[in-house]
Amino acid sequence: MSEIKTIEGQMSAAGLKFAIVATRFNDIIVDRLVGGAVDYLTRHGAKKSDITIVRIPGAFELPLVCQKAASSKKYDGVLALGAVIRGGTPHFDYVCAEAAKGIGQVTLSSGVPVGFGLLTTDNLEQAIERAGSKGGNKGVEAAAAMLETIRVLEQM
Ligand code: INI
Repeated sequence: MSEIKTIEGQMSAAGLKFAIVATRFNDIIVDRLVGGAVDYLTRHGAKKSDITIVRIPGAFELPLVCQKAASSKKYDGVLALGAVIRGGTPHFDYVCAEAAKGIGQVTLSSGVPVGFGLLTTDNLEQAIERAGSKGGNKGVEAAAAMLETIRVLEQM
């Protein structure tokens, strides 16, 4: 009987280049996501000089700038980091929907893994929880998912 073949990503970031696209909007939160992602990638072997941080206005701009980074072929992976916090109007829903849909399209059309590190929360407290406190750090999670996906795709 033949063996089952399993493809799994090993979590070494050595030799890879990354673009981290991060919003200025809600930077008190987003800076924590960026810090977590950089810490994760460097602890897994990435050189600081292989990480480029791109600062952009808000989550709505994430798809376009991630697309530019992914299509440039300069990076093995792209990380989209931001935080959309619900206000009193439907603005939140439009920004979240466009950002999520757009980032998904970028990763499919470019073939470059784009980590989805966009917090979408009802309030600031929920965002703080997910930016390095009791809910973990979404920047770290997204960096790990991006890295694992890069390493999986290399084997396919
Ligand atoms: N952008 C965010 O990244 N987070 C938010 O919470 C947010 N809110 O709440 O409005 C937000 N809006 C700005 C938007 O992403 C665009 O930058 C802006 O509309 C200009 O295109």
